[in-house]
Amino acid sequence: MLPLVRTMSLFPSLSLLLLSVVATSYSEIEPDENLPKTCPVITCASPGINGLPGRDGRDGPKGEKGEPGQGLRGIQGPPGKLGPQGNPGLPGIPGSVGQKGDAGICPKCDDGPAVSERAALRSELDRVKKWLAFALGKQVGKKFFLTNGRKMTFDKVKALCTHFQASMAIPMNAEENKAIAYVTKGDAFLGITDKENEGHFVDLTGRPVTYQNWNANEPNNANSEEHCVMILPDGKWNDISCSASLLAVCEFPV
Ligand SMILES: [Ca+2]
Ligand SMILES: [Ca+2]
Repeated sequence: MLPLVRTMSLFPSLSLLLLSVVATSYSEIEPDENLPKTCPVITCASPGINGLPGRDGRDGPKGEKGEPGQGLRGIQGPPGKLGPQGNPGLPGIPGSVGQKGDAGICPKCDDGPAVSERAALRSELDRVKKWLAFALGKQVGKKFFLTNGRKMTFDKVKALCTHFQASMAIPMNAEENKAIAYVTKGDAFLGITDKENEGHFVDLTGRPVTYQNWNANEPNNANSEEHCVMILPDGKWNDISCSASLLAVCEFPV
């Protein structure tokens, strides 16, 4: 107390000031007569220990969808498997008409490349016929007579001519008969017989021959076995055995 008194003595005005502050503070903390005179245990006792955390509450309602994230986009994954084939689509719109194509090759057409080709073949064929006629044969009208210079029976001559798409020579007039004699220059079979009816000479199709050029005293059907006809070098005819061996001469259509 001495320092305080001394201080108060030294600073009387300051002391008074402190006293007034203490008095005022004391008057302010006096209890209110009207307040209930209760004293909670918690406020009066020492603080207790905190209890254990309570149980988790129930999940709250679902929140609204958030905004797209701003992170980097991932790498694109591998392509998925092919799906099932779809139904066929509707027919498309017809296209425009194309340009006209080139002319085709038609053997039966009257125009186009076949014409010139056929003309060339025909020209070549004509030249070949002329060579043959010059060397071996003779053409009369639409017939071309040829011989191979070999001798054989009637039946073999017939088969030979058929093999070459020809027929045995049958003179229908004096000109053709002369041409045959010119080609053969020897005894040769003609395509005429009387096998079916003795004395009635017909061609290989059975038609009676309208042109005949018999030698004197012929046909005589010697030994009753002469049923074929031969042409002599002078063009005259003689009936002879079909098994004789004579020159083969055929006629080809031109
Ligand atoms: Ca006869
Ligand atoms: Ca005879």
